[in-house]
Amino acid sequence: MKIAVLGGDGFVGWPTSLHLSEAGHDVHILDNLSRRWIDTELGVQSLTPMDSIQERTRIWHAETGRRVHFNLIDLAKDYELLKGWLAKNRPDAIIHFAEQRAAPYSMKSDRHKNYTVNNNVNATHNLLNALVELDLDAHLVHLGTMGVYGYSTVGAAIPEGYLPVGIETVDGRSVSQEILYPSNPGSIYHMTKCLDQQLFQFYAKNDGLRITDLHQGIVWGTHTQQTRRHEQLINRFDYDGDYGTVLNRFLIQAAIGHPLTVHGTGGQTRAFIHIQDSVRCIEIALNNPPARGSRVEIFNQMTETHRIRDLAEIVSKMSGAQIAWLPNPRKEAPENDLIVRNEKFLGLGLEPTTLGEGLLSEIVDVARKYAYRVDRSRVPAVSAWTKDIAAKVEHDPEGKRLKSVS
Ligand code: USQ
Repeated sequence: MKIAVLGGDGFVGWPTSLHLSEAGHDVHILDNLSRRWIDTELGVQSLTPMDSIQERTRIWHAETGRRVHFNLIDLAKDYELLKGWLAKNRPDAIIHFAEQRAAPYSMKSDRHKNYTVNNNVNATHNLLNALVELDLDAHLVHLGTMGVYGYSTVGAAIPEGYLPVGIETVDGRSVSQEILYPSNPGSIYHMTKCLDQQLFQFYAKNDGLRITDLHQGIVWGTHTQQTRRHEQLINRFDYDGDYGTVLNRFLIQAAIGHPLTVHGTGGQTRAFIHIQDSVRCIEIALNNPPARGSRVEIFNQMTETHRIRDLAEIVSKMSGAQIAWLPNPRKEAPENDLIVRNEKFLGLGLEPTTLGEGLLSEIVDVARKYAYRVDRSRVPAVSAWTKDIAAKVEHDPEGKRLKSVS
């Protein structure tokens, strides 16, 4: 297949591009390199040293003889450029990762909220619009989030996208229907993924576009089979308070002797998936496209759920790290249960990589190797969800409040 990977320079986009290239596909990355610019804006860098995208693709070619093409295109701003590229290349499938993906970054300020909404919603809409305009029947696979469902305890399993509901008709009959699961975003970032869902529903219904939306949990890990092949193919690895995700952050914190930063009681339960499974799921989704004219296909892309404090305890036991119970900068349920259906990927052959100690210590080893690149002052999460919370969670660039740990 000729595959366009939009956002192919990012944390999931890069290993996905390599995985698909190794599987024999013709891979074309479209990316505006915004993630690298945001690192510059925030004054942080990936824990792992990343080469330029051009250098990465050069190394991939030298290692494997395969080409991964790179095109500098901003989906949200350069509609004509995107349309021109699609018209010329007519890919069989498109994977859409090209969105600002961090909840804390999206909540930093009014400017960051505007940027996240404008970037994410325009990127998705420009793409859908261009596909229709060009009569391009490419299968669109979008990386969405488990966060569209929200994180309140409902006492029932979360289905894969659609919820069966019974409706009482005006003439007293009972009819059943499947509706999109009610969205309940917890951040501006998550809200943009809810808006994406609506765009997909419309374009699948109105124009028959073939769309798969992957509701992914929190990714952990860093290496995949392909990124391990050469030091310069290494994946990015975020540890800072805006872009680092919880389990990877705990593992890096353990590696540098920093207390594990649990928000609140750590009673939040979330869905998780290892990066290797994430790229496998995308391949499975690509191989199982919906028929033209059918509804948006939705998969829950996660393999297990964990409570944050349980993860902190696992990492603490493994490494001897202390746990810091911090005021939560986010507005979220302090405790929640989470049961998620994920039979669709399992039925299509996914064999989950679960939280074995082996893989956890591999990540700690990577973190120790590059610990010299960590700026400890960027570890605390300081982006507050509301002004009230900001007043309580005092800005603490030196991480001093972390010294009073349990
Ligand atoms: N948390 C801590 N300590 C930390 C960091 C986070 O206790 O140092 C807590 C947060 O308060 C939250 C939970 O851990 O309750 C998850 O936070 P996170 O930063 O790991 O994940 P989140 O902000 O939800 O976003 C990440 C990705 C996003 C993806 C999402 C999947 O950045 O792109 O969509 O995970 S999900 O969480 O299932 O919505």
